[in-house]
Amino acid sequence: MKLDVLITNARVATLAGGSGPRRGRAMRDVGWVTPGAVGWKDGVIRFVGPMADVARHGLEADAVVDAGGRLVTPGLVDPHTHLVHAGSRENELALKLDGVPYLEILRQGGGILSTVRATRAADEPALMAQARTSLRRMLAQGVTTVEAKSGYGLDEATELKQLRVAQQLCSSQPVELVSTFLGPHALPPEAGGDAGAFLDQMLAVAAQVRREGLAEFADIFCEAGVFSVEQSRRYLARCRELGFQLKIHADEVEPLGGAELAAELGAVTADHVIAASDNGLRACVEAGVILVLLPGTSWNLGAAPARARFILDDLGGAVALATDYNPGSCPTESLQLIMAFAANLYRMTPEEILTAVTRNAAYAVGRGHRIGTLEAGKQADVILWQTDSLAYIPYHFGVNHVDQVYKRGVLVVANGQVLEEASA
Ligand code: IZC
Ligand code: ZN
Repeated sequence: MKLDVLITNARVATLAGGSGPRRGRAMRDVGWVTPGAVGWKDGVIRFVGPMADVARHGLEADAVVDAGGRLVTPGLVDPHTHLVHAGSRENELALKLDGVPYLEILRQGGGILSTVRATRAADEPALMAQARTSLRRMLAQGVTTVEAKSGYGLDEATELKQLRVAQQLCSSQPVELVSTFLGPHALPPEAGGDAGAFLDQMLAVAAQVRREGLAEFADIFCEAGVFSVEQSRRYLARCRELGFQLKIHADEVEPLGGAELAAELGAVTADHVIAASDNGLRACVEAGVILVLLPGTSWNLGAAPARARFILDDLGGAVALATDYNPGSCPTESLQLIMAFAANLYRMTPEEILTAVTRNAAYAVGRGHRIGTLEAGKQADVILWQTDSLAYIPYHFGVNHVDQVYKRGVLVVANGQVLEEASA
């Protein structure tokens, strides 16, 4: 069999072996094959192994790419973003610098509610254009799959509009999207403070979302002054009955018990968990909930970092890393910058960080069977980096270290730039 592409002479981090996310110490095992090769045909990986086996199997390919000893990894997965939205919130920067807390800006009608007003007012082409720009930035940095939440509508028409934009983007540019319905992201002013009635309304929207097949996951902002643990429990339990898999914005600011709830409901992920209790984190690990940590948000809000070393060393938990890309608490598309923050704020090692943005992030979006590792039979989402050193990526922060990106086997980024034909 002749392969389409064969990358040779690479330091390959395969992340391969077994199934499920890697936990605790095992996150340091990135499955090095070096010097190694990766080859694929029709978008599916057919060969991963040492160079010695390339000659032995007589492998041939239409295109042979000599990596010259550089790093090859799976495409990166960003498992928590608020991708589709209108506008920006730089007008709140001065408030933040004056020390006004994130939740206080929301209480005053700004924050999330400011983006809700902009997103309600935007039409689909405008939302599409803004999200497309962000996806290009992500792809140039090696991100081949992105989770995208709704939650800037807080009404049926706008929530569906956001999810439809994500669906259309999925088939019109290379980055794969996984949609999450986040109707209960904040209480809109027209709800008149009646969270119960609003959640009922969002459950009706959730049912419509399922009927139209617009989202796989449901999520809620379980936070002081937003939605309580009791409200979140009722909402998410009903969403589970509707067929959604669950995610929770848990204990981002206050230790409400969102992590405990994630474990109780068997959520796929509990996200943020900055303020989560020891017991909440332990319950998540015991229930197999992946902890999605978002260090850019801690950095941007000047908040404490999540307790990654406790989760990894004391609890043996599975960690994934994400940007949280959104116009308020973390306005960046750069997952490579997040990798640097994870090293500094969390003391995670380069190997743990790579596992957290590939294999574990793929499981965090329910795609671990298909992406996140380099193994025969998996989708050919592959990065050829400029460097031969994994540690160099979180070490040299703020710039793009990607050379080539292949999505489903097709070259979509070269020299760190998205190819024009790929973004059409
Ligand atoms: O727009 O502020 N935390 N939701 C919960 C966000 C951050 C996004 C935003
Ligand atoms: Zn978020």
